[in-house]
Amino acid sequence: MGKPPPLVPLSGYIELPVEEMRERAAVFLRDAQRRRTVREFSDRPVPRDIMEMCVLAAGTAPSGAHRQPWRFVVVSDPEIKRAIRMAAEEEEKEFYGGRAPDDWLEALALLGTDAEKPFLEHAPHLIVVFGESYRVRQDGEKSKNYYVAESVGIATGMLITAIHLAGLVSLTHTPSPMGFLNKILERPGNERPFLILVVGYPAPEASVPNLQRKSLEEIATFIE
Ligand code: IYR
Repeated sequence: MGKPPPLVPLSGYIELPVEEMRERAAVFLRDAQRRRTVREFSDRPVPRDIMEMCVLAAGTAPSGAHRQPWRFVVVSDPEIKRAIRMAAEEEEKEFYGGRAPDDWLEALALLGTDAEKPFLEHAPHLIVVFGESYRVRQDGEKSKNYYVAESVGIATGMLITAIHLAGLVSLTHTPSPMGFLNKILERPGNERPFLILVVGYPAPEASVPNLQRKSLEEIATFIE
């Protein structure tokens, strides 16, 4: 047993009156309900400092053993975006052209997606999210990370929310397999691509699938 760690007071917590709590929860819910995944992007630039703040917000996510096993590579360089588009479309052509089983393609039909990924070049920023499967210590020793997918998934959810609340839109894109991202972005072998978050303004004529979200009864069970 190790000795207990030095703890500090919980200083950031702010208790709110229940009415204010309710109002804030309602405001957040309305904001969250407005969010849509967008596949048509404008090429209007987004200032880097806004991306930096969204990434820092994502980095506040809880993580297994506080390892913070994430790396966000924010790409706005047109040549790198082009290289990512080319490599992703190569994989997607295979996916849509036979690799994906029919039931998967049927499940995707409501989204209207295909192997063409112009947004990977049009959008001003691609945030390539990597999960660190293990960390390499200063002395070269490998040290395992814990709950990497959960941790990176939570951080990505916070990133998506930060981007939405900043007034931008995003698309979670998962070309499969994604190993080409390590090569193009020169990331080490302990970092595994998790997804690409495409970020920017929507194209002026952007349209989205007509989707419904599940009701509270469909997604939750309260045991009281
Ligand atoms: N990666 C492909 C296919 C795809 C898969 C799922 I699951 C989606 O929700 C959407 C697309 C593509 O990006 O087109």
